[in-house]
Amino acid sequence: MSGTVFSKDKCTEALRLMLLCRYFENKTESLFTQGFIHGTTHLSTGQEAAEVGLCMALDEEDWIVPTHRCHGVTIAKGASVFSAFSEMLGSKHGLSKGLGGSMHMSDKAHCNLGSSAVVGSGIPMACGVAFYLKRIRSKNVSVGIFGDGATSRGSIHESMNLASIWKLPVLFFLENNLYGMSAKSTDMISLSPLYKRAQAYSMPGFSTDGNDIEAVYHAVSEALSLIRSGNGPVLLEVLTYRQKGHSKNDKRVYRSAEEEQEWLKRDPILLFENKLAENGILREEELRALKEECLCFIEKEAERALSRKDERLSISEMEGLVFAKSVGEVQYDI
Ligand SMILES: Cc1ncc(C[n+]2csc(CCOP(=O)(O)OP(=O)(O)O)c2C)c(N)n1
Repeated sequence: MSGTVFSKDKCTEALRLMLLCRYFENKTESLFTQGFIHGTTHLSTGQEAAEVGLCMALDEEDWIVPTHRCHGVTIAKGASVFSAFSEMLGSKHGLSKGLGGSMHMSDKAHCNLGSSAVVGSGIPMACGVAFYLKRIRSKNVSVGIFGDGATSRGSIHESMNLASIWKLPVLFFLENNLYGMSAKSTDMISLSPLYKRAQAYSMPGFSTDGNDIEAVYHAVSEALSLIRSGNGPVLLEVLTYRQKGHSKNDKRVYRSAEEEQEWLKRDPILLFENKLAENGILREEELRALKEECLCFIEKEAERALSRKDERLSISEMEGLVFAKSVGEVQYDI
């Protein structure tokens, strides 16, 4: 295995963030099974290198617009873990004050515009943010995150076309986890590899190993420098795998156990841990301590969120947030 190019501190930070994302998803699954979380939830277990590699390469003031599979990237961008758990538990301490749940978390303080259950709907919004950033002559970029399934939606194509024509500072971040619900992407999409969609919209497009955090980090950095130079959007496809089912009730009958086992060998956290061990960057006891610290932190934040889960918005507080004010009262604070 090749050496790492990250410093020891950066390696530790990368692993710490990936572990937090993984343990967050594990805890979420357990809270779901125990009936504490209602509705549905989409876990991104196995996609941590894509989420963390992206966020580590971004500047704090670069914006992201995640998908329905949003927990990991939301945490990697800086959200409070307590507030993310609280959102799923429906309390007013949640990122969206408990009104959104698993699929609708927004975190403006960390330049995260929020996610939506409507597949492909975040991409026009990411272009809107990019349009604004361009108008104020900011060097920041906007990242529209989407899956392979979403690439067949018209909103994605319209967004790419307009972003290219207007040279918007937007990174189209395509997390190809090989499936859209039960549909294998190679059975449903007329093109492979998917990053070649970029050609149709006259923008640079390339792909990288989405389970190798350093590869993702470097590919995102390369894309960002192209975008920041003012030449418009870039499409980056990261190749990864969704280890769990699409959502909570998915029995995964559409794929084989052998396929899953093969991908588990390429688990992004396992790959990075092995790399760090082989290159003498983290000793076994340091790794154990880091895992323990991350696990304790997640447990503690989940407990804290659980203990306050019944502190909910009143109906009138909720109405004040959900319904638009009448004309004349509206204040925009972007
Ligand atoms: C407009 C729209 N169509 C269909 C759905 C149902 N749906 C929810 S997730 C999903 C699959 C999305 O696949 P992909 O974009 O690859 O993302 P992934 O779930 O793999 O992360 C579908 C079809 C939806 N939520 N919105």
